[in-house]
Amino acid sequence: MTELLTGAQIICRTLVDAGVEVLFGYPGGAIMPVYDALHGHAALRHILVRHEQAAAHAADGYARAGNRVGVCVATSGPGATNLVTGLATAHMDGSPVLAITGQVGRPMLGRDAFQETDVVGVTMPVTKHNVLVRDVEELADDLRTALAIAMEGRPGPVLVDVPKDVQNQKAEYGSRPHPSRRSGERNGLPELPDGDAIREVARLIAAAQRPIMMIGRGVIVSGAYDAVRALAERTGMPVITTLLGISAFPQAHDLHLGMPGMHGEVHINKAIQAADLIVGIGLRFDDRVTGNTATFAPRAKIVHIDIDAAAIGRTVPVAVDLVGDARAVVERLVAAVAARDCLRWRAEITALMHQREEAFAGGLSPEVILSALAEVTGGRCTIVSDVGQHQMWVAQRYPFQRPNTHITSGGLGAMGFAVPAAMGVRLARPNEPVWAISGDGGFQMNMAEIATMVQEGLEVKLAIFNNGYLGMVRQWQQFFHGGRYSNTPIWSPDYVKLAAAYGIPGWRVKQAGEVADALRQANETPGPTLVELVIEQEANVFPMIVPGGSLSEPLEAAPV
Ligand SMILES: Cc1ncc(C[n+]2csc(CCOP(=O)(O)OP(=O)(O)O)c2C)c(N)n1
Repeated sequence: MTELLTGAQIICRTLVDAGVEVLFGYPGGAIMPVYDALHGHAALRHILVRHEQAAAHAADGYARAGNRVGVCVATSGPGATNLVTGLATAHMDGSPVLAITGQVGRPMLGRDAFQETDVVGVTMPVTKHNVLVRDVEELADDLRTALAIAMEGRPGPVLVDVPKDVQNQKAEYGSRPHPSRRSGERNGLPELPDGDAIREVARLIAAAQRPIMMIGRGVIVSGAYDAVRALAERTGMPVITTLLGISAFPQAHDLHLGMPGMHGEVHINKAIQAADLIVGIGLRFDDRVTGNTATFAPRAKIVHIDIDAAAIGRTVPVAVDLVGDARAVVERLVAAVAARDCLRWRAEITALMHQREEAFAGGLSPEVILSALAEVTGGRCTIVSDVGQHQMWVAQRYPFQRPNTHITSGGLGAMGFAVPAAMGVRLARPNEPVWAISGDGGFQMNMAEIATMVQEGLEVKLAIFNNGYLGMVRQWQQFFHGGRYSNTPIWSPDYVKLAAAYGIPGWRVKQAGEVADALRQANETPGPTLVELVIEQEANVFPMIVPGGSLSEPLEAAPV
């Protein structure tokens, strides 16, 4: 059966047929036909954000939490360019986001028309695929293709730019079987590596004296938790989780070590430097993980398991690669490896551990805050962190037990991510508490989204680590720029009054003794709530590898 629909109606129908339920966006001239088609739509819920960047981050949060495509919509020109940071974030972290942008009408293209921007050109490097739709007859297929590409292989963002006259044109629409009927299904997975390569890796694991596993977000995306855990338990290999791999392995598990790299614990980085085999699964070996690659893991053969062939050997030399879906590859590996326990090696790593001096001199500490939050939530929440010192404290200290409950902007490190992304997470997980944890800098970048939460009834819990500084940059200024705090002291409004202005409850906490109570009330009070945590101003994140330095040389105190 075919029907005659406008381009705008075709967009809505194609999305519904692909299983899309929620869109985040902001209207404007060039996308008005789509908004007209969305008016009162029975199957598509549109969330009106306060800035298009927030629409992209929210779609990203929705995609990461739901393992399905998140959709954002914007008008041409400034609407579309406001999406760019969100698309770049999704691109770096492999999150499937579809952006639909309005464009000036075809007769106006290339004429510097009002609000005309070559958005396909602008977003080329930050999308997996993008297209300007020049013919309404191709619109549905272009959207289907974009949705499929977003999910296939290493997921990522895609953009479909639709001129206004194409949105108004009519064409026959026929429902077609979509490559994946629901946008949540993964497709286009590469063939598995052959048995020889798997057996070779099994041999390397059997022969190694000091093997470790390093796992990243690919384990979460492919749902490889059980397979990875089985591999760890069968071989006794200790497990290191990258920033984006946090919550891919139970934090409290005996074999779990923690986060590596720039702010990784000393014994973890030392274990990497001593290892003779690294089995990397679903990670990019990016520079925040490796430090100076010339000195990274000098004794180790590296096995790299990843769906993205382009990631193999990009930063570190790889002895054996297994390109494929992490879950499928690791399941095969589990069947091929011999059981062992690595007890001696694990004891060696334990011997490298030492008690670290608490970096806080007596003020309200992240340790207290995060253990109170763990207790209040019973570990039953998703934490979306922003970018900066607080992000590292969350990564180092919150005891994540359940899969995919830690969401953050890792690759791009986009401040302003947490608040809007948490809205998307909440929509994907309406039955569990979602906490957005930000610094006072990043919070102020997208705090206007509280209005979205109120208008749309999105129950996000907001925590602000307020140190009065752009803390992470101030830390670098203290360590590497002679203590000259150039433009890092940052004034904040009264956040409790701000909450009140938006009509939501707010608490300010200055003493350790008040933390648990405020967090409990914020967690239990229905609707969005806000807690400002006034922490020590000049606390630093330790340990730290100097940018470009070696994992073997951690700083455990400020350089003098
Ligand atoms: C959009 C954006 N601009 C600038 C930066 C550089 N940057 C990284 S961390 C940081 C400071 C963050 O300060 P705040 O949000 O207060 O968090 P804190 O480090 O104090 O926890 C800055 C400016 C960034 N990552 N993203």
